Amino acid sequence: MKKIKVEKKLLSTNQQIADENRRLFKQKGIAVFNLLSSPGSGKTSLIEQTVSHLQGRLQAAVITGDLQTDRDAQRIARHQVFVKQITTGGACHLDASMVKKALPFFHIDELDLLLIENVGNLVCPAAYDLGEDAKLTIMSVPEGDDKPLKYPVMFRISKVLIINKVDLLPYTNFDMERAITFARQINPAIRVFETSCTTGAGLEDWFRWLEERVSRLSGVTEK
Ligand SMILES: Nc1nc2c(ncn2[C@@H]2O[C@H](COP(=O)(O)OP(=O)(O)O)[C@@H](O)[C@H]2O)c(=O)[nH]1
Ligand SMILES: [Mg+2]
Repeated sequence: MKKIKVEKKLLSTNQQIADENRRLFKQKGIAVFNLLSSPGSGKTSLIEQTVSHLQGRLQAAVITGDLQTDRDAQRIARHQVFVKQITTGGACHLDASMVKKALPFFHIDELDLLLIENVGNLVCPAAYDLGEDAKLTIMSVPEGDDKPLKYPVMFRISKVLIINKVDLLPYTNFDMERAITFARQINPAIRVFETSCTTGAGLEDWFRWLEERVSRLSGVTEK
């Protein structure tokens, strides 16, 4: 009983801060995406590809969350983009206050896009709103095509599903049609992209969609 009360309080405090973050992002015209996946699906790889493509087109910044180490931040920083690592210690997800505390690190008035790499986990991050415009789930081919059925919440709350590592399709029993059907059973409106961060396959479609959405959300075309 006590545990439920404490959890409810934590989540409502988180929601208040997430709402503040969202108001600030809206006021500043920043599009914000919260990237969710199990460890190793390709969140950091997708961010690297995306910021590299956006170089000179949009002002992007990245927050990357991990249990330990700043290895992902080092990878992303190679692409000349502002990146702030949040090391959660033991926590299996980011929360809105961690994001709020990271914001002074950026020149927020100049930003068009903020990508947030959440901690690799298909369960906990789903419960914590960070103030983002949209959540994006990545699943990858070697993980199997039944992930939407096994972790439905993540797929239900995401606007976008990236199915990554399509270069590995010939070596697995992953059935793309089944994966998409399962995902749409959970969330009929989910937008699906099939990508490989290794070969670059499918990334153009993702970039185009993202840029259109950012310019709609941030009014970047008028900046
Ligand atoms: N074959 C293949 N490997 C990939 C692809 N995307 C990422 N990887 C590899 O998968 C591993 C985990 O990727 P990473 O981006 O660190 O995943 P994260 O833990 O979700 O951030 C790394 O060794 C990447 O090089 C892909 O599309 N195809
Ligand atoms: Mg990573």
